[in-house]
Amino acid sequence: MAAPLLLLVACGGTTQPVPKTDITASLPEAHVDESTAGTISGRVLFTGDAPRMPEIDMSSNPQCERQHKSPQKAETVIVNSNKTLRNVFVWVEDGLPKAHWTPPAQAATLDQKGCVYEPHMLGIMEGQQLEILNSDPVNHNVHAECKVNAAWNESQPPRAEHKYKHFDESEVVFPVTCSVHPWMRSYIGVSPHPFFAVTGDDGTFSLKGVPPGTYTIEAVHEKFGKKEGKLTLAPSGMATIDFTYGS
Ligand SMILES: [Cu+2]
Repeated sequence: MAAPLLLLVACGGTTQPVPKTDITASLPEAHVDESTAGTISGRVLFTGDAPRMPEIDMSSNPQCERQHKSPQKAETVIVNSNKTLRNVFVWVEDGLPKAHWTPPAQAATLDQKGCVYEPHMLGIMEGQQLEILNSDPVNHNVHAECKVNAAWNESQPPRAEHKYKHFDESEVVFPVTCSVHPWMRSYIGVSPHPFFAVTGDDGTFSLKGVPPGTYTIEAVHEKFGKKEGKLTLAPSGMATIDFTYGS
C-alpha cells in the first residue's frame, strides 16, 4: 500500500521527508519466535515521603463535583502502600531489531468520568485506535498536546459518539488536557512495538513475549521524569530490572 506513495515521492524529487508510516511499512514485519521469547519484569520503587496531592476544586462545575462522594485528589504522584509508584510508563526504549509491529485490532480507551480522565497514564501502539468516551453529563474538550504527532483539540459533548484517533509516531509521553476543566490531565505513551506497560497499584510491570537480546528499558513518570537501565534477556529467559524514584 505504501509503495506507490514512496514512488511518488521519489519521482517527484521533492525534499519533503517521507512520512514515518511509509518508512515503517517498508520495514520487515516483526516476527517473534515464541519458543525463545522471554519476559522482562520489575518494580518501580519510591523512597522517602510521598508528596501530598492537592484536592481538586470542582466547585466551578457542580455537575462534575456531585459525581464524587469526596473531593478528588490530583493524580500527579500516587505512591502505593507497598512504596511503589503508580502510573509509570515502562517500555523497551532501544535494542529491538528494526521491524514493523502490527498494532492490536482492539482499541485502547480513554474515558472522561466525573471530570477525570481514566486511565491517568495510557500506553498505546503506533497506529492503534484510541477510543475516547465522554461518560459525563457535561461538555469536555479533549486536547492531545503531542509534539511529535500532530496535536489536536476537539470538543466532545455529553452522549456524543465516541471519538477514534490514532498516533503514527512513537512519542513517550505527552499530556492530554481538557480546555473546559483545567484540572483534567492524563498522559499517553505511544510505542512502536508492543513491549510497554504502565504500573498500577502494586507498582510492578511485566513485558511478555520479548525476543532475546540486550535492551535499554526506560521508565517515564510525568513529574519525576525518565530513568533507564540496560539488561540482557537470554533465550526463553526472565530478566528483571527495578527503578527507584524519590522525593
Ligand atoms: Cu473536561
